[in-house]
Amino acid sequence: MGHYKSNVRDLEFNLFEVFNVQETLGNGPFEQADEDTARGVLSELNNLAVGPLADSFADADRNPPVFDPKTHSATLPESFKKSYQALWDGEWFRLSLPNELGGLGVPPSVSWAAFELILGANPALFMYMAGPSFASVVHRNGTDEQKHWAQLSIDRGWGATMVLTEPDAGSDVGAGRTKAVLQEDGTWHLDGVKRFITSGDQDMTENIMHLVLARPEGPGIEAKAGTKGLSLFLVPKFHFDSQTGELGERNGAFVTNVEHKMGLKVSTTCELTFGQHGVPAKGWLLGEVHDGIAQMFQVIEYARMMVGTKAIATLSTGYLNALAYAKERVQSADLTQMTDKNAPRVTITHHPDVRRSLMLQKAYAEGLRAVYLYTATFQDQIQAGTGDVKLAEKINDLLLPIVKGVGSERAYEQLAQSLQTLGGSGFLQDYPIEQYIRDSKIDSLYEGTTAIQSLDFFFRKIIRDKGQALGFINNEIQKFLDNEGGNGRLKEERAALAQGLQDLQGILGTMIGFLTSSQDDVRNVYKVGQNTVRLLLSAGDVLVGWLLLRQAEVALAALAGTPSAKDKAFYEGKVAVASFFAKNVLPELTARRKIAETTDNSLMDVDESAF
Ligand code: ST9
Ligand code: FAD
Repeated sequence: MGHYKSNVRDLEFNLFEVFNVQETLGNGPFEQADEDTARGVLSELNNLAVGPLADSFADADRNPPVFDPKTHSATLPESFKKSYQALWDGEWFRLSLPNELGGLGVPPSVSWAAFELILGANPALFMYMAGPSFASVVHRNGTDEQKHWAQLSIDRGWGATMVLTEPDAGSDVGAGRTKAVLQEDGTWHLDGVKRFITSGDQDMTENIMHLVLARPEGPGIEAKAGTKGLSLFLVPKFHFDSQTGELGERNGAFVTNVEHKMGLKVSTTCELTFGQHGVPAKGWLLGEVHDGIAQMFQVIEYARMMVGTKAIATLSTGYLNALAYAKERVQSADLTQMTDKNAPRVTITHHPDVRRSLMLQKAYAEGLRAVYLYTATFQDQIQAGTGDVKLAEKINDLLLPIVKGVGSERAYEQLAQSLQTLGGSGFLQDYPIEQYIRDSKIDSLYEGTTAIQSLDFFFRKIIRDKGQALGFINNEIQKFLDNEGGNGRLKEERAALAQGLQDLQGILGTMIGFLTSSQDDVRNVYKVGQNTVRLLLSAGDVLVGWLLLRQAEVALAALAGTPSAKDKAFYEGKVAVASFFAKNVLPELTARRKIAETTDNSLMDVDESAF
């Protein structure tokens, strides 16, 4: 058995029993797909994921890529290349492409469910496969010639990178100094050093297209500070024939270091140096516009969804590995017989504390899965162009920092509990959980740290949006509370959700008060800053609580029929986990509200030397 334990049953439950994605299939851009197609995609990809994709997961961690500074190249382990080839040969990258670029015509909800399987089995494979989806952004924003390059890069299987970060410009992308100087022939020469570039080099694809943010310089170009002064340039590793894609000379973008990391080792993290090795680093401005940050955010939105889904996928397999172990491991007597030294020893699933921990892992794994799939249903609507698309875009924007920020934080926290379930064995490399923890720590850091996600959530997605998207979600939860579904059960749980929602509104209201009062005393904005992560995590908990209860309602209806024994256990698990989360986690929001309401600025008054 490989390391990866997938949960296709839960993916299908979300898609077809909770969110009814089948209703969007067969229409518009998804005309060619039906429920069987979608189930077929999940089943086929699952076979690949638990087998050939998962096969190289541990080996590629123990034998990470080797960097040769003389040739500026990174060589990947053979086992991993084999997995990548299997993924590429299946043409699964087509799941993320629009129809006009050879996409499969399935909605994003189905694609993301399928991607969970790749991301849980071996996440770096998914990242090396970024070329086609990045090409679709080039296609959307590019000139006619660049649209052709996008198609070429898909046909020829090129890799791609997103290049923002510099040593002095991490969260603050606008501090970037790499420049691009306009040449007489209309191309640009890039000059500078970027760091931490994922997939900056590898030996699996013939070429790599770097999407680079840099400051344009040239006659008539106005220099602007911050992110708004950045443009996006296409900088290929090798030059190529504009028509055929045939490779030419090496371009002057060289990898000058590959980092040694805590985890996700097979994913190369590179320093990328432009124009400093005697060869100019030629780039082409994407499109005709001076709008690099907005273009790059089209990539970032996709990547933030990916990072959240990766974290949640890892938590899910972590939980299922812990569960399998707990069902086998015999240790100690049942608590009711603790004083009887001759009492039979039981499996650890009998101990209340192990049950508590397993149920919490299940709640976040399944609840967060529901959150990312719920988010993807708005992407379905955007792609299909049905209903209020503008509102769907705002809701998707609102939910992304939750998928990414809450997904990564809770996954890392709960994976520590998965490891704990195995006792000392969890610490060993005989089991995959220590690697899961190392590999998933990055998810709260890259694509914007949790603090950055929380600022985005409050200032941009709530305040700047004037609460429109948030108002929609609030109404959806309120409708659920008002409609007494669940066969008379779930009353207490509904009350806990209602209280949780009120507490969340209280935290937000308090923060808006601080923001308003900062017009009189600017330091009051610090009180907002002390609470943004609290707000983000609390919003995540309310969403998880609500979606688990929606699932429980569906499960209770199914249980009222005649489900198979296997389905019966599945549905009972849904009711149990929703109830557990409502009673054990949602009440915590009342304390968090109190903390928010009593925020003062004493923290900000502490002298740095006193820390
Ligand atoms: C990184 C990569 O970390 C890690 C992993 C890479 C993996 C690659 C592969 C992944 C994909 C795989 C796909 C493969 C699929 C294949 C299929 C397989 C089968 N939303 O607030 P302002 C824009 S990369 C949208 O003033 P500041 C907007 O245009 C490094 N747009 O910001 C706005 O203008 P306006 C990641 C947004 O104060 C403008 O920015 N690094 C949003 O100037 C300015 O906005 C980071 O993420 C948004 N939420 O700058 C940096 N926000 O207002 C984190 C802003 O007029 N830092 N814009 O609309 C931040 O995000 C900062 O908040 C900041 C602040 C830089 C934006
Ligand atoms: P800093 O920005 O220095 O942050 C340090 C700490 O300060 C963090 O805790 C942060 O939350 C906090 N902080 C910073 N500003 C604020 C604020 N305004 N309010 C509150 N707290 C704040 N970048 C790319 O461009 N392309 C890639 O492909 C890529 N891949 C990566 C792969 C790996 C393995 C790693 C480690 C990084 C990668 N990155 C990539 C860079 C990544 O996006 C940055 O590391 C990240 O955005 C944080 O920047 P930083 O490391 O400079 O941290």
